[in-house]
Amino acid sequence: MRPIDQNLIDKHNETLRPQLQSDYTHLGEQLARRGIAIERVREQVAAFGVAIPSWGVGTGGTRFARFPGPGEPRHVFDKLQDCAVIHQLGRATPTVSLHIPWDKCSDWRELREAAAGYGLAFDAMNSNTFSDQPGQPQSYKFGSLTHTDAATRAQAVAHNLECIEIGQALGSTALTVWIGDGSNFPGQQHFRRAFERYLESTRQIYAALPSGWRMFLEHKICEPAFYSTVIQDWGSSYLAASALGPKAQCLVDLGHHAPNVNIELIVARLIASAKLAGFHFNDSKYGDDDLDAGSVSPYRLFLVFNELVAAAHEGVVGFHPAYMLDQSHNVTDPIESLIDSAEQVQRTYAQALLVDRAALDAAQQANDALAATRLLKRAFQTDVTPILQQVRLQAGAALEPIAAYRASGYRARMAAERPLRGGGGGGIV
Ligand code: LRH
Ligand code: MN
Repeated sequence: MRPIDQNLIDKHNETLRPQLQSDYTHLGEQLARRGIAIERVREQVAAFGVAIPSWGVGTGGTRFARFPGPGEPRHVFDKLQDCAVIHQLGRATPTVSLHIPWDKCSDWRELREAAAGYGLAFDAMNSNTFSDQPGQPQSYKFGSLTHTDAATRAQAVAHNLECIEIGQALGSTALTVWIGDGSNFPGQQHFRRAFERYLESTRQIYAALPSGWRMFLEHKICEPAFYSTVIQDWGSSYLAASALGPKAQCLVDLGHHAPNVNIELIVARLIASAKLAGFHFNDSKYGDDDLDAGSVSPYRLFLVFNELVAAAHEGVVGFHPAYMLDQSHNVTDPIESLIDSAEQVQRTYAQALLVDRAALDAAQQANDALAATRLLKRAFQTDVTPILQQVRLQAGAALEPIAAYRASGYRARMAAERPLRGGGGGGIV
């Protein structure tokens, strides 16, 4: 099932194919002079994918307001169709990461079949114990997995076990656990006891992991708590993941660090200890802004991918990172932002593949700082667009996916099919 008329995409590509052929040949010659086989890079890029956050296909908001656009998805099946549009046009997003209960539905088999019909699969499941659901016995106002009240912790653990069950029905093999637990006042929380309660709760979730499953612990410096957060940084996450066991690893959301923190160094540390779960890619200028990946600091994203490609190149043991986007689209068409962000992440991966690793090793060994950093810059400053387009062409996707999306009239069609939803209230979804 293809939500966009494939003929439209094929016609679109026909007009652009000749230009691509000469651009691809030219880039191939340039890279060959640098000892790089363009076809090898194309193969690696073709095998690369990043998951779409189901909560990202609807218009996002802030605590002040949310301004929904036309044709907002009404339920998880609408979200899945929008994810299918993103994958049909860009062919870089073969999986979807669901959030429970936002994506709850009555028939998981039906959802799994619908996804399969679109050629989509399910990535890590996300639990939600950072907001209260109608009729929920225990409130998470003062925490969830680390709440001082045992019944509230048990409720939060039960919710995570339910997310695993749903994930099993959908073919997912991972659970991401992000909690907002923390404090707003000095003295409000006993830091060591709260961490002990976190371990007590997550051990129960860990024990319930089916074989082949992983548990991703997501750290975050602040928000919704603004004095302390139980899993505030990679150190707390690493301590917890180490205490839990090999199936527990640390997920790096790029927006969850203090400004100017060297995230690529954190990534290198987690890789070295086989504790890198993967990523929530986005960008930010101040806080957890959830802006489009690579839209503010593309070189920062590149330096993270440089560490990832180096680890794969060196065959580091236990290196299986999961790649996911986690963004909030407040002022753009979410489908366009997700197509663009997926391409940006794919582009950054392709650029990192162009780093001359042997020359870099030699420059680092020789403490030739300038030569070393210029080798990274050279890769980053290479326009790999022809490689990305060649990958899309060979996958039946659109050479210019945003242009093809706009030409498809999909958003207008959805505006007609899906009644406008009220806006006004705050919140990210
Ligand atoms: C927390 C977070 C987490 C999700 C939520 C939507 O800020 O990054 O990954 O559960 O956003
Ligand atoms: Mn996240």
